[in-house]
Amino acid sequence: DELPAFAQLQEKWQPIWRDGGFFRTDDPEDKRPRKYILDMFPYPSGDLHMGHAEAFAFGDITARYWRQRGFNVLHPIGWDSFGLPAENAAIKRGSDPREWTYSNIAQQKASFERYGVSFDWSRELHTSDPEYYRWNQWLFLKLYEKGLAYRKDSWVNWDPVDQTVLANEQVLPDGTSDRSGAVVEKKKLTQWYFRITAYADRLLDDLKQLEGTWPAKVIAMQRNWIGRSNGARIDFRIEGRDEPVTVFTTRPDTIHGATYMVVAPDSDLAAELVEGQPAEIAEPFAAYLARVQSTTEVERLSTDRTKTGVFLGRWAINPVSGDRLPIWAADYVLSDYGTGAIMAVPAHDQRDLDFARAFDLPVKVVVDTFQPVTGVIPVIPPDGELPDIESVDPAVTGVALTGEGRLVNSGSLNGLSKTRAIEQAIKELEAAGTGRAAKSYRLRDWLISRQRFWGTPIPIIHAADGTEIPVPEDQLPVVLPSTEGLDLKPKGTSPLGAATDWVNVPNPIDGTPAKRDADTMDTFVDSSWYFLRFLSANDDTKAFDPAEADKWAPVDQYVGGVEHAILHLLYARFITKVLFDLGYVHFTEPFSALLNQGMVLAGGAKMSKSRGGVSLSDELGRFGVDAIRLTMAFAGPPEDTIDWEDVRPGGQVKFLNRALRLAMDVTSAPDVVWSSGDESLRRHTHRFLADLPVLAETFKFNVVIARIMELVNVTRKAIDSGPGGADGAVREAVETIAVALSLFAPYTAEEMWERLGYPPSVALAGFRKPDPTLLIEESVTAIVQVDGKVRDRLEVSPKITAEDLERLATASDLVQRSVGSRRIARVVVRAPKVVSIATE
Ligand code: ANZ
Repeated sequence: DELPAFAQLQEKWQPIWRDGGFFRTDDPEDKRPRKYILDMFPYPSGDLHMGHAEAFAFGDITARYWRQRGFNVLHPIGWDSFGLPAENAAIKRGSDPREWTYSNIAQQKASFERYGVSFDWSRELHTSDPEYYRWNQWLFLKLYEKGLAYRKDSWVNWDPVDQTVLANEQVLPDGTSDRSGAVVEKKKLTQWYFRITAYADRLLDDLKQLEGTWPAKVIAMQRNWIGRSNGARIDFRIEGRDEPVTVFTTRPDTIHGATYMVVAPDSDLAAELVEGQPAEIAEPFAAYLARVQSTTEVERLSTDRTKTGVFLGRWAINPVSGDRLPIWAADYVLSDYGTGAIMAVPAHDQRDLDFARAFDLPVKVVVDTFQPVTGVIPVIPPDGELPDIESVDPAVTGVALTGEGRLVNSGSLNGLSKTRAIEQAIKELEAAGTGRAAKSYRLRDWLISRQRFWGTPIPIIHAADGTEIPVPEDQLPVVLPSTEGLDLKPKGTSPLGAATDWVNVPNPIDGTPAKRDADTMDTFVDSSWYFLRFLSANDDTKAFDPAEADKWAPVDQYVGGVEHAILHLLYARFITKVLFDLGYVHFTEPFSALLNQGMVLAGGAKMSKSRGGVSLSDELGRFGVDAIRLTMAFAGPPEDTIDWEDVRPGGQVKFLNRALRLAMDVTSAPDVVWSSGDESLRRHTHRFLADLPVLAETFKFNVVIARIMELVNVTRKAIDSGPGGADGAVREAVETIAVALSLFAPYTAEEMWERLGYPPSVALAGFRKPDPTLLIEESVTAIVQVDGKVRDRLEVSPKITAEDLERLATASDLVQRSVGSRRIARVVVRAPKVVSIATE
């Protein structure tokens, strides 16, 4: 009997799977427990690449695993299909963004089918369909009703190339746009925002729910992004002004050391303080403001930049010491953090010190950081002598004293530790009514309007008098017009504004002439709730059915790239909390567990369109889908980076043929009595079944594969030189191999299943329960050494082959960790007892 080629298998099974509906999850009578396994949906930027192949392999393995465990698994797919690349491609070719988008979707869809991903295609969605985006508009209206969507005039990040605003999250640390690469500018515009800051505390505090099931790194990144600081707001009286100015500080303990005040030059407050000042003040200020406006936020916050600023000719009174403080405008103070104004304490803050030294302002030490504080190690200089605080005067050394210490020169605070002094200062300020404990956040409201065509129209109508009128819900969707006659080229205002027939509408209340809002929504709005739309993808009466959400959500396992660690996940978490508050869902976190797959590199370099790399379709053509999927999963733990140079898909092709050959050599009928078969083989099979859940549920897919390989070898021996192909235990082992292999190599597994005499699909066969009486095996402990040190102990069969033992040893987590990035020079195996690995 000839072995079929992988291309033949792919052609044979694809249509059968497509028509079989094996992965649909729409039976309301289904009583199995549920799992919701979701991959981050793709952007249709071209055909699938190696990165997709990896991420979607892990998602699919997980979905297939739970199905084999007897769960009703929802594993849907859709496309995040609005956004700039489609629009830019359309501009370049003079076509409609729809053409580019939907032809790319068709191509990716065909590739997913070929790749054997077990999606429930009946729930496919595209965010650029009116059937989808009408619910973005519905969501917008819900937020608007709650005061969580609002418009304001403000300084925004402006991408001068794409001619559109950017969210803070889209500005890279070097101040350039993550889309076009251009240096981001600041521009004052009226824009729509979602009030995510109202949820800052919950977004931060609920991260606790995710500890252990989300990567620690992602949790840390979310925490930093929200950036909560605890401190105080303190009111400073201003000479010649009725209202005080409030500053935010994390160090109210240092209030006696405040020697001047700074306001952000681009704040309304600065403009007001300068008003009426003589020309020698007003003119330098105006010139300075103009300069500041072309400086990025990152530059402004940089500590090693020469400090700049101008005196505003105004004075503030320190509410505690009564000192008279000059008020300056300087760009190191940002207008949209805290209150946009600070008390400057140069002795204890480096940026203030740099500024004070540049402009000759006084420096007053109020915390002696060389005095021991109980429980805290003071900064002791190398010679071991505590210096006299006078000798380390920051004004002279240029180094601010930022550490722990005891308060000096601070009236009632003298002698207290920093921590105690902060509490005491707040208490006194509260008593005097001039200050209060306060928190400040790095997180800003989410700017959602974009001046581009290919997005969801904002469902607001502007009346002639400027009133905002929400489009009535029964008039949704507000559908994008045709691009016929529209110039999509970026020009700073939305192209929709020029679609006269579309933009001019009667006021829904009184029929007078009015205009639609011409901006479109940030596409992160689309992806902030799509996991709920999958639950009711074909319902045209509501965004999603809360009853379905109760059944399926939150997502049990979310799989995707770490590049979404902040933006997408934060927005989805925020919208989930809003929907919780509105009563639509009964959970507060959308994704119970998160897996970030590593990258696929080509020879150590990141693959990209411009630099090339390995093409997925070439690899699939050479080795077939099953071998590529298996290679991805066998390369190491999913979080690790895979270097395509280091893997051998050819070896997997051979392994798959060995597995398939087993099914061809089974000569017993499906109704053979297994328990009568060879007991030693049965022990192998059942040990595998018993170990599988822990391995698969901790994503040790590489170990699972190593174990399948081992079982294949043992079974081969049983056929060739043991009880033979007619034995019940051989059938049992081969069936187990087929079901386990279906997670990784669905085509080969399906073919095996057919040859074993069953109808499709092996994906629904289910794992057999391990028989406990077969588990009390005489196993031996194999020791794995790396460079002479014992790194792991493995329970293995006394009959394990050297090859299998080596594979298990090198797949062990502990061993991989101790080998690290070094190369393995030599492996000596003495089965079943010792594996000894030497590195270079
Ligand atoms: C006095 C002081 C004394 C400060 C001292 C620090 C050390 P985080 O941790 O980032 O919240 N600040 C407040 N608002 C600011 C703004 N809009 N732009 C730039 N800086 C601002 O830092 C809070 C500290 O950063 C605040 O505490 C304030 O300086 C400054 F020994 O006040 B501090």
